Amino acid sequence: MTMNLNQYTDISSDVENALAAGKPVVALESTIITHGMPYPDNSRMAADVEAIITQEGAVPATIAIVDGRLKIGLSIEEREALAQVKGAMKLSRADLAFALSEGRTGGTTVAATMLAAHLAGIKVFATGGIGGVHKGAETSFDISADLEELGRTPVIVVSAGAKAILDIEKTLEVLETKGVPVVVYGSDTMPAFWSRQSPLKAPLRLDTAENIADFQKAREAIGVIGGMLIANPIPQASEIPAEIMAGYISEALSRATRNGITGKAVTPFLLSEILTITKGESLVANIALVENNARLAAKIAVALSTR
Ligand code: PSU
Ligand code: MN
Repeated sequence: MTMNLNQYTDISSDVENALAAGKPVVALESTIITHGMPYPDNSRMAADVEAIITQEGAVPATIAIVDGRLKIGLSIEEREALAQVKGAMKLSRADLAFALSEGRTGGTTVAATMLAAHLAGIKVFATGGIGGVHKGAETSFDISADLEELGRTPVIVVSAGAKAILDIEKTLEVLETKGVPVVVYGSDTMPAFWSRQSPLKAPLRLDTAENIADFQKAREAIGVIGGMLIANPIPQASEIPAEIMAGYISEALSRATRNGITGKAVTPFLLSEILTITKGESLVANIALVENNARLAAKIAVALSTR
């Protein structure tokens, strides 16, 4: 069966067969590969999350743009090449189609991956942390397109919350305004990416993948459009406590200001500065939380496919 996609899109046969058979599929983003982590950690992480999703009984679909082709499900070779490519674009809703028309290569952000997943009929997506409202957004106006996408595209995004480099409180406010449910998995507290705790209460809480699938079915039944954010706290053994992270984050933020970093460069710059400041500890935590999210996303996809 051929998917009703378009002249720019290649869907891998594994993903196509799974979708046609109603089997669970989990989308994965690729900005985390091209801009979020250095090589070779990015490559190992990308392979590990796919393996975890497979173990849980779902089919992984890493999404990216390679030489102007929108790939839904990268081959191992394509994924490995992307992990090493120099000068990849960081693609969101605004420039995804530009990369297609210009034959470019790029990693897809949460926003662009949601859009592509929906195009292919994939309902669940795992990432590390979504973009959100940056600290100081009242003057910079820097609010990630990820929030807008969550408001309009019906994909469940499993993350470890919003990255703690952001203003999590304002991020939750914007999500609420856009009608995006934020469900914390198994906790009453909103997690903060590298840390299990933030000062904020969980907007909603659910404790099982089946409950999340039931919630999604109810949203669909009453015609609520748009995405849902699952905030999955990082495993205890891998977390960096919030008090410790706070110092690292403020140091990284002041380096960003000093270096005049703006726009799309902000998130990759902060992540890489924090990696340097923590001597790699933040990266170990980042990989652990992405893997944890991949596992939960697969469970949700399985639960959705059997309901
Ligand atoms: N999560 C990570 N590392 C990342 C990102 C998320 O653990 O690099 C990426 C995602 O692709 C997300 C993007 O969509 O950062 C947000 O960028 P911005 O703040 O510029 O919208
Ligand atoms: Mn931004």
